[in-house]
Order: sequence, then C-alpha cells, then structure tokens
Amino acid sequence: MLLDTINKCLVELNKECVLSNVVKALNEGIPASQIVLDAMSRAMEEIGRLYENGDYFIAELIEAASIFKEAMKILEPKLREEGSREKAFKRARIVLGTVKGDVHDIGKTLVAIMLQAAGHEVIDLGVDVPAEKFVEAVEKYKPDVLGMSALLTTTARYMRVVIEELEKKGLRQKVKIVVGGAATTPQFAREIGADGWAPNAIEAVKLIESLIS
Ligand code: B12
Repeated sequence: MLLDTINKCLVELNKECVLSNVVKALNEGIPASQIVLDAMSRAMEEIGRLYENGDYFIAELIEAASIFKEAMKILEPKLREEGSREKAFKRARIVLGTVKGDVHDIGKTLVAIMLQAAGHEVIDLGVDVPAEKFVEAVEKYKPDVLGMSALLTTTARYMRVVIEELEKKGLRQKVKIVVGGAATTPQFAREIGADGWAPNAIEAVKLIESLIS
C-alpha cells in the first residue's frame, strides 16, 4: 500500500522514495489530505519516538522536517484544491501562531493551509510568538478565532500566559481561542481556558467552523 510505503520512506529519511511515492499516490487518486495525515504525520510521530528512544538525533529531526516540507510543495496545491470543493458557508478570520520558545511550524502551517483551502482568512504570525504579539494581532485584526500551536511540554504552558494577557486587555471575550500541537490535549485546553482543541488540521477546520457558526 502506497501510504505505508510513504510512511516507511519518511521514517527512514529516504527523500527520493517519499517524493516519488507521493506523486504516485496523487496519480492514483489518493487524497492529498490522506497522504499528509495518514502517512506523513504518522511518520513524524514515529520519528519523534525514535528520537525519544535515542535511535535518532536532532540531525534526523531536521532532515525529516526538510523532507516533509519538500513533499508539501507537491501536496499543497492539491490540498487547496480538495478544500475548495467544500467552500465555507461563513468566512472566518483566524490569527495563528506557534507560541514563544517553540519553533515547530509544520503542523501550524498545515492548519493554515487547510483553513485557507476551506475559504477562511489566515494571518500567520509564524513561530516563537510572544504574548504581546498575539495581543497586538487580536487588537489589530479583530479575528474570530485565535489559534495557538505548541509541540513542547514547556512551551504549551505559555498558552495560558497569552490567554491571561488577553484577559487583562479585556480582549478574551472578543475572540474564540483554539489550541493544538503534540504537547496539548482536550483536557489541557479546558484547563487553560481555551474554547477548543483539535488533533489535526482537518479537525481544526471543523472545530473553527463550529465555533463561528
Ligand atoms: C520535526 C520535529 C522537530 C524539528 C521542527 C522543524 C519545523 N520546522 O517544524 C526541529 C528539528 C527544529 C525540532 C526541534 C526540537 N524538538 Co522536535 N520534533 C519534531 C517531530 C519529530 C515532528 C513534529 C512535526 O512536524 N509533526 C508533523 C505535524 C504535521 O504534526 P503536528 O505538529 O502534531 O501538527 C498537527 C496537530 O498537532 C494539529 N495542530 C498543530 N498545531 C495546531 C494549532 C491549532 C490551533 C490546532 C487547532 C491544531 C494544531 O494539527 C497539525 C496538522 O495535522 C516531533 C515529534 C512529534 N510527536 O510531534 C518532535 C518533538 C515535538 N520535538 C521534541 C523536542 C524535545 C525538540 C527539541 C527540544 C530538541 C532539542 N533538544 O533541541 C527542539 C526544540 C526546538 C524549539 N525550541 O522549538 C519533542 C518534544 C517533547 C516534549 N514533550 O516536550 C518531540 C515530541 C519528540 C519526542 N518524542 O521527544 N523538532
């Protein structure tokens, strides 16, 4: 099965194999979203486990991220095409960013792409975003939703700081807050006072659409 092959090639950091099989899978009509979520994202989780076990090092994480991004160049136009088939009934404006101290951007960018594909407007603040910048963006863009991403246990806690800063400025009630990333859970989201959590980019779009409807 092609998805298994893509998964295995990415775990083994075999770039040519990943790219050629992504093209093959698309030619066979496998949805780009399935390739990204079922094959590539799962492979990244496995790579994380290999890192944790000491079988892979930081160099391998960097290589994996670079292959993922190469593959996204092929997949992104398809993702946008697939998303635009079901245009959003209500367009939302979303400010998105990875919190301070955290430079993981693959998942956050994927969420941005899927939201845009579904017809929403995304203002992507990038990575390592401090609370002041989130607050400034909420004041300036008046988004319907603020989305924060964190992959490190240490940086996930910073989401609470951002929410507190929004509360201090009287902005918290003006915006829905959603969080995600490997270091977060639905329970964590509730604890810090967020309005929602999603496990992946497809669910993130559904969550945001349900919050603004
Ligand atoms: C690639 C990677 C890196 C790359 C990142 C490159 C890049 N440009 O992003 C590099 C090499 C830079 C890196 C660095 C580090 N990493 Co790293 N990394 C990973 C790895 C293997 C994959 C992450 C990834 O891209 N996944 C694929 C994407 C598609 O999935 P995702 O991010 O989960 O996103 C999806 C969902 O979570 C959700 N989502 C994400 N964001 C949001 C936001 C919202 C609003 C919503 C609703 C949903 C949502 O939707 C996304 C799309 O479907 C993970 C393993 C893992 N299990 O996550 C470790 C991992 C996150 N890293 C880890 C660590 C420890 C580090 C370092 C500290 C290592 C070090 N000693 O230097 C540094 C920290 C750097 C920093 N300050 O941020 C640990 C974190 C452990 C912890 N609990 O804190 C992990 C879990 C590995 C592990 N198992 O040990 N890393």
